[in-house]
Amino acid sequence: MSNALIVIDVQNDFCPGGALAVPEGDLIVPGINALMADFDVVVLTQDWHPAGHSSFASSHDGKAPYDMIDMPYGPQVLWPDHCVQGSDGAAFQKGLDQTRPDLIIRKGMNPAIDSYSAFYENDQKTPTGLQGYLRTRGVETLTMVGLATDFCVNFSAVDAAKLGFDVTVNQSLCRAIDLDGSLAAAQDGMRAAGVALT
Ligand code: VGL
Ligand code: ZN
Repeated sequence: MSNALIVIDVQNDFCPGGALAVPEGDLIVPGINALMADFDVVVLTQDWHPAGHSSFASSHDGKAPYDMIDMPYGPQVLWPDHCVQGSDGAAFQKGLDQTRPDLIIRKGMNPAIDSYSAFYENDQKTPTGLQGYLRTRGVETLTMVGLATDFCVNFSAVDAAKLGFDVTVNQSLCRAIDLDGSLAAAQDGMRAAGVALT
């Protein structure tokens, strides 16, 4: 059995100066690079939206970033345009070690469905394929780090725990957006799902 480090969305748009900047998002990069040596498998996720994605406020008349909207799959926060496929904002933060990782998995490509989790789109049904990759590599234990704690790390960690992986979130190597208490809610949800928070 193997362990894997899952590095969530350490991309320019989630770092200071980016379109959806997470405070201190860049500060976690050296620690993540150092941690890679401790794992059998290292996976990077990359938020990768087509222009005009339905999670962008700019795609909805009269809506502003951080407004909520009802999508067919449930409530959805509307975001500033971010991580558009092929843009500099979608590129990994330049200090991130891109040599060591085994797999880069992209998500959020479906124009109609957002995808916070590395395992399923926000409809909670459409798989990304990461589960199959990890299973076939013999991975049972996951550590998650990256951006943002309360959105993509949270959804990825909860889905992984539901799928039966042994999951730890290393919070010192994560940073949060924290909209209206979303960080505390995410921490409660992860603990309830059986995720270890360190
Ligand atoms: C994320 C909002 C929109 C994240 C991605 O990586 O946490 N948040 N897209
Ligand atoms: Zn996104």
